[in-house]
Amino acid sequence: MTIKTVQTTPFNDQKPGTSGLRKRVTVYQQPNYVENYIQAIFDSLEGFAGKTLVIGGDGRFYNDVAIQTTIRIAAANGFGKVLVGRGGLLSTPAASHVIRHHQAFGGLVLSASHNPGGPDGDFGIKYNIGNGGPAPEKITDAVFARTKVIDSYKTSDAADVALDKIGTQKSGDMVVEVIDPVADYADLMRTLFDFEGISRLFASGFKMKFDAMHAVTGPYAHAILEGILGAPIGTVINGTPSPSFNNGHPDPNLVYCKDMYDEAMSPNGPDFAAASDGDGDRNLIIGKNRFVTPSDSLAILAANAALAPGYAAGITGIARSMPTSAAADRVAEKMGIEMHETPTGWKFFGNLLDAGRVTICGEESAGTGSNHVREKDGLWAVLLWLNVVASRKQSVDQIVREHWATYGRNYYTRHDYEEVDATIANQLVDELRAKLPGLPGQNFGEDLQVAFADDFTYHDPVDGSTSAKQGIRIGFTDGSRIVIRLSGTGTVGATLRLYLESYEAADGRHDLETQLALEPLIRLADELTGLKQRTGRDQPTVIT
Ligand code: VG1
Ligand code: CO
Repeated sequence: MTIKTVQTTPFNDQKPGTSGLRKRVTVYQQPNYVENYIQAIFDSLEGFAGKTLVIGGDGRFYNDVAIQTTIRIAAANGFGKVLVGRGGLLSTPAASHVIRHHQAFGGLVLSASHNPGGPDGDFGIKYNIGNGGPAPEKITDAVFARTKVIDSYKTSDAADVALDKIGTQKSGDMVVEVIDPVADYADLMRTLFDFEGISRLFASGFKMKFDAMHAVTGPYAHAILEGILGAPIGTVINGTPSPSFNNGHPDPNLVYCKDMYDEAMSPNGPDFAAASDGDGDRNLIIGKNRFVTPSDSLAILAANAALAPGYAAGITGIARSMPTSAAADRVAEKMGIEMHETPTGWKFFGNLLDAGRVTICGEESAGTGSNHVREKDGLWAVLLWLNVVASRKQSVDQIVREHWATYGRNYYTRHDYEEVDATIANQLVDELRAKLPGLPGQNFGEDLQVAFADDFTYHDPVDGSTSAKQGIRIGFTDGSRIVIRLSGTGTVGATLRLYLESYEAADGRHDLETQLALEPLIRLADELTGLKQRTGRDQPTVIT
């Protein structure tokens, strides 16, 4: 192998967002775009000579090209070994596990998650550190700084590796081992859950649908649900990964999983329906006649985790991202365990998990996970739900209702305004921020009095770092809340996310329609921000 140093010039747009660098495929296809970014990552790390790097992606268009490029750059930079999933596939949680299990130096997760794929879709690259989790801001900031001045990268003239051949090959002096993407992960799941109990549930006729959305979770779901747990063939639908997600949008929400939702609401529908996203870290949970909001799901899983063997000793604490509802807080309070509110993005959970201060984490955006890996994990959430259903011998609906009757209900919705003009979106947020100091104490309507209003700043209790400007929170004395922030994963214009929440006590009304229950807050949010008038939109692009 000949190592060569190639001259390059910087790109000015390689700033990692909430979860890695996400761009249109056409942006990534520019000469040297991948090379610059990968080299900038390696330039920001120390001490990896001879060590192992994990590489895997969600199989979207450009995955294979980017992986071959990355392997050559890794070899030229002195990594000793690359572990890569067969076909270039590894779900994000599986990649996290492989990094931890094989004590790798770190890993590259190639995905744009729930964003559409294909030649006109999105691509993404994220670096994960040795704990298996997304690199903290200290590293992503260093990578961005490096991308702005990079003037060369190292690569080699080695041939492509055969990604479809399990076993060991070489790229120059570096060993490349192609691994089964599912095996290690399935072994891990077996240690956490009561597989026998779940198998008995399926054997008793419990009907489930799992929509893999033509994305990476297909092989995992086929192997675990149908293979190991004995769910009937056909339980998993859309289970073959496709580079364009079959021209779909692999976002497991009520818009893109509408058919499955309708089925679960029908008399002959399945007892349990679930889905995951492009890279397998998100989950959608629907019981017969009951959609479970992700914020509730986090609270319910935390409250019931001890029913699964992996968590039988109890959980040490819960963490949720700031916009996630406070349902989990009530569980933590009752259990007398730690509760943490972090900025949006899984990278902020890593320290708390490493320090053993929390066991379960979650985000309102359909992400739940635990200390078993350092990413959110779609199939894990599905298996924990199945474990809970199997041991409580109750329907999802019964479990949810009992939860509300114990802790009260946090009505919750998120309104997304996608592809808004970035200048307008930034102005809206800036002006709202300027208004915040005057809000506390103010009354709106009969019931709403502002208790606090701020732009969320997070102080990491483990490493002492501070992350400012993480989203605007307006909290009311009755536990209601309005949150607004700009997305850090979109690739076109700006996406404004408006999060609304109100609390209804344990003996309160738990059967209101969510949008109606939150109507006063929705109206007030518009009044305070001028959102509709400024954006010219009379309704959100997506409501979840
Ligand atoms: C969104 C979600 C956030 C999640 C992130 C990555 O970020 O809101 O909760 O962690 O996507 O998820 P943003 O900045 O667009 O709001 V995934 O499934 O893309 O890895
Ligand atoms: Co994802």
